[in-house]
Amino acid sequence: MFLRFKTTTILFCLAMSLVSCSEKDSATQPNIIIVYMDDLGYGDVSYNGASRLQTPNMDAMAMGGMRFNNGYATSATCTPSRYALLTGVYPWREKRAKILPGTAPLIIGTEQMTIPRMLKGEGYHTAIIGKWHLGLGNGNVDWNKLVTPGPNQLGFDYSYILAATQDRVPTVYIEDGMVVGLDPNDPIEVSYRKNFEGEPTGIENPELTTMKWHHGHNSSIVNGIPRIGFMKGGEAAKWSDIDMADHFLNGVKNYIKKHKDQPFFLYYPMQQPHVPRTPHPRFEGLSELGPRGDAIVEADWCLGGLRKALEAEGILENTLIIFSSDNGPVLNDGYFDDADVKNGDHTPWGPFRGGKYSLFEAGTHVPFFTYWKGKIQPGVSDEIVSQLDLFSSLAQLVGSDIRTDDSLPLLDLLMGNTDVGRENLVIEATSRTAYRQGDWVMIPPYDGPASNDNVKIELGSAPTFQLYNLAEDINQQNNLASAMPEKLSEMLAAFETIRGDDYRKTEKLELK
Ligand code: NG6
Ligand code: CA
Repeated sequence: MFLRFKTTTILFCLAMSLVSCSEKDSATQPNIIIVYMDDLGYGDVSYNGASRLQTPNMDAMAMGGMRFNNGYATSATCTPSRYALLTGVYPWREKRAKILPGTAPLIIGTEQMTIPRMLKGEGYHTAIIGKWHLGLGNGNVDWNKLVTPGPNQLGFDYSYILAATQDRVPTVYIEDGMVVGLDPNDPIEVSYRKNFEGEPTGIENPELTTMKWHHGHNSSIVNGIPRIGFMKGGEAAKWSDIDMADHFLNGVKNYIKKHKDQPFFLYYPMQQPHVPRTPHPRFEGLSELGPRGDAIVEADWCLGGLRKALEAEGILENTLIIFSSDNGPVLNDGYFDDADVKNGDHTPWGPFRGGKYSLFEAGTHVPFFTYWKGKIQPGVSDEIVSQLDLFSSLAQLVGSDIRTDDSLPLLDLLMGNTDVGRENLVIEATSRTAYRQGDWVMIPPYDGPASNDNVKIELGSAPTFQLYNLAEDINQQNNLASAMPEKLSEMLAAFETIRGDDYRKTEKLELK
């Protein structure tokens, strides 16, 4: 059985490399855009059944392209998923790939291969406009000078980013390493250790806050919103939260206009629906779910804006769009914003158990589709595909020979030309890993709480092995580990072949 699998794999790889050789001569070099959501759940889109909010633009592109019912982020949190997406390397191979503070150093080596670097090597112009969260600088950033290394040192020709998350300082945009709109007479200081003398905080000055914190998020106050971390100065450079979506979309439109005549790669990581949820007032009340739902409607509108811009420039037919989310959904992630109160019968997690931070399916099993007008025929696939695979698949697309061991070249699957996907996948959540193979999921025993009371999410940790068959038990209710010891050992052995045997030596969970 194992041998047969190996032979097929070898034949498959051989066939793929022949394809990529022939493709190299006639590489079409379409534009490539990755639209990456932040904390959008599998069930948060109306094409996956959401009814208390509508996502018409996501629906139209998902239904007009290839949608993947088994599409995965590599991790149930942001930084590790983004690390894997850009590098094609499993995030648990890099121990710094954990939720990072806004002052963390860059965790991708400046010599490391990345999607933008690979594409740049093939003649692409490359850009990121949106959320970064992979660290900046070498550990002691002066935000008043050029902030480096960052995206521009990893293969991006142009970068316009928010450094970490919308709830973390510094709350400023950074363009090609420089804080945008900074007044040199009002320098920025940032610390995650202690407050600056005389600066108000969420915990001491609740009267200055317009959004209330639930857990964490009680340090510096910006635009009435208490954040994680302390910041002083930079008043003129501070972003406007309600205008953030428009701001990034305008940047995206300008970028497309400017670069429409050459092949470009655009990484467009939106901030929605991560906390703080601050949809522009014109989206208020457009969902039945409060600000979280309204922020998703806003993001959907942004996707529509992107599509319109491509159409207007006449390049929609020459652009591959890949859409997914960095991790699963969470309702209350630290602010009182009614997401839990107004959720009702909405199921952001889709049919799955868990959510953001969880090793259960909802942590990593996310919306995932590819859209290329005229090139990708509408279709749906149950094959397993991970964001990890975008690296090698995009290399295939442009005729590059560069591959990573972890990232599988699944271009044909993404294009809807085959039904061969991944055989297996290691998933990660807050430093713990689990294993999917075919329909089976195996979660090794982990110490630590079974659930997090603040976010009210089951984390997937248990003192004993868990084994689930997703074909019969999509909600992971029926643990077959003791009933099926042979299957369990087979899964464990296969998992350890990829993961090694030190997976239990995880550091303290970063989630409080
Ligand atoms: C957690 C934050 C959460 C969110 C998350 C990162 C607290 C208590 N919680 O530590 O609000 O910011 O980090 O989310 O501070 S992620 O999608 O970028 O991984
Ligand atoms: Ca996220």
